[in-house]
Amino acid sequence: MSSPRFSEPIYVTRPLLPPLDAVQARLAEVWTARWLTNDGAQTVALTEAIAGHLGAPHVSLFNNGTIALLAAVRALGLTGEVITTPFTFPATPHAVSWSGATPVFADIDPVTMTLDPVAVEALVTPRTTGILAVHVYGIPCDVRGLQTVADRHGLKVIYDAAHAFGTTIDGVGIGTFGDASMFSFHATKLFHTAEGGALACRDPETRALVDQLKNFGILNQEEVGPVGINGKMNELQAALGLAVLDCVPEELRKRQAIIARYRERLAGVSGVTLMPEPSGVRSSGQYFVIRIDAQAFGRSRDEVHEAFKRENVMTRKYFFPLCTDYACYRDLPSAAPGRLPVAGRVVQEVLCLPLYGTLALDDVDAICDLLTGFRR
Ligand code: T4K
Repeated sequence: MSSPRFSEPIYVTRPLLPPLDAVQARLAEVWTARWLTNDGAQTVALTEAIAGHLGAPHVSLFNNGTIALLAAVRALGLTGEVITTPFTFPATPHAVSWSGATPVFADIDPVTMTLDPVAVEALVTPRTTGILAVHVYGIPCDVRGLQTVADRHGLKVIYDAAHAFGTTIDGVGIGTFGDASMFSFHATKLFHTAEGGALACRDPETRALVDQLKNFGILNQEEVGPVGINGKMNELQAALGLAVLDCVPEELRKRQAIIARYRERLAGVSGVTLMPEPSGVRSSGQYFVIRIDAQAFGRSRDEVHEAFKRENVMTRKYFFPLCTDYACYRDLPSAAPGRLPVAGRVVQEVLCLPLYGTLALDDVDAICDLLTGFRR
């Protein structure tokens, strides 16, 4: 057997690591203040910085994105049925289920791979209270189409913007659409706090409620209001985040160069469709996804995934399988495969290629050479 093309694994992503001394300087501030969590100076500073970066004024920081989603579902009073996408990470439908509501799965758009507003509207019943849509890979949903459906039926809209940090539509921050948007700050995200997340809320009232909910529902030292949870970001996370945020513009530039190289090298390869670039959209640079048409390419996505693995390139099939294939959801009426033909096709085709700032352009070329070499 020949040796793999790469001697060390090339992962789908690597965390952005700021200079250690920049992190240490922030940590020294935490030590001096002797304040480790519960709205310390680092968290306050990061909240302001994130709000500015996202162009979304009403931001609340969390210990992770999943708890932030749960808080959004609770704050917006979603009960009964919530229409969502099957093509996402488990956290999305789980946030609905953990809240006691039922996820109802609607099909996705064949190009953007995000919820199709027409499919959503067809599933609205008197029990529906909201829509939980995902800007998958940072590609924006049809925000106007979904809002129109929501307005027609009096529904709330939550966006899972886990992948969409910094995405804008015609210059407008993605976190300003809908009633609330969740951003994940997990280590695998372009901007991260190791674990962490944020909610960008439509108005200050929702943000105030969210702030209570993530702090056990505490109103003051003697009163508890709503049934809350512990979703607070701590000072170590926030200190790391402030150091990471300083490096985000440079990281994004490097990722854009890598994306441009992938696009240049893979354009026109028969059987390979590149991630869409909707007009007016600034990308988050979170993932670079391709779709493989097994017939035209001569090999299936799964075969390509395995072939890459043999060369030490660890591509990922985000988001395979569909959430509707999970044991906890497959018996729901909306999970029947025949009702989700587009998602069923897309999930067999997608493959995320490595994308992170320290990935060398020569390695991107090598990955493209491997891919084109896999064609039959
Ligand atoms: N909604 C959506 C649409 C999401 O994608 C996510 C999370 C959420 C909601 C929930 O947000 P959080 O509650 O997580 O804030 C990873 C992440 O754990 C997860 O946050 C993320 N989506 C998902 C897409 O990716 P895995 O299981 O694929 O991670 P893992 O450990 O396999 O890491 C992927 C690769 O990254 C590794 O092969 C190597 C590299 N890596 C990873 C870590 C953790 C590193 O080089 N260093 C590291 O420290 O889920």
